[in-house]
Amino acid sequence: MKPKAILFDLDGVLTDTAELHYLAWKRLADELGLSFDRQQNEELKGISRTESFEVILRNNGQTDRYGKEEKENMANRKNGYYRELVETLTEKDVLPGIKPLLEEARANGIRMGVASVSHNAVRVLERIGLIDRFDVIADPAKVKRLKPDPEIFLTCADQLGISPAECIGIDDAQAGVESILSAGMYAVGIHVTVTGKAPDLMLASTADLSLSVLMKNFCQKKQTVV
Ligand code: B16
Repeated sequence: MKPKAILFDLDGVLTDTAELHYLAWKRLADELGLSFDRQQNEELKGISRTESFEVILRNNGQTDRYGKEEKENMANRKNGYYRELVETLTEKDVLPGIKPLLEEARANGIRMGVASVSHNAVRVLERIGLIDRFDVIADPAKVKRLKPDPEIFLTCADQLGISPAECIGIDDAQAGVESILSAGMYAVGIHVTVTGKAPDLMLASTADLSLSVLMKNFCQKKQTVV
């Protein structure tokens, strides 16, 4: 069996928006007198905006400081800060190795999708000039259960009409890797801090991605000749 689709996480795989999320959360945390640093930011990768704010409050021992509506307002405020930063992105912010991989995959008839839980994914893809490169961009608003649940990756595969076993998923977060594995797909981790199930293939950086590396490792697992 050979792979027919590659499904990409956005933040940390196509571009490094993790730093922008960090700066936006840091601005909010400073305003609210909450402690927040880059290490804590690692915990927020791949999880939703509201869940992220819960984690920050929990890490500060202030779980009960705000009611539901106030928490939503704070998360929205952070999103405003984040969207300001997204406008500074340009084509130069596409991570290394991504454009050649997208071109090679396209030339080989492999379908491509974006499986991000970010509600800002479309704007980010527009800013970095990749909006037209994908056959499908999953809409997180239509997904009931976010990563590590497999739903977002399964939705992408379903929209492409390709079976999960023929898909490769790429993510930089533990939640994303578990989402891919539970979907029954081949999981590639990019510099993941593994705290649970490990990906099938771990790469140090997106610069190590290439179609031949993905094909070789996928086919080895499926015991198919490339
Ligand atoms: P937004 P991914 C995730 O994107 C980020 O890793 C995570 O830090 C963020 O909280 C989440 O998107 C929601 O993003 O606030 O823009 O809707 O990793 O699934 O591409």
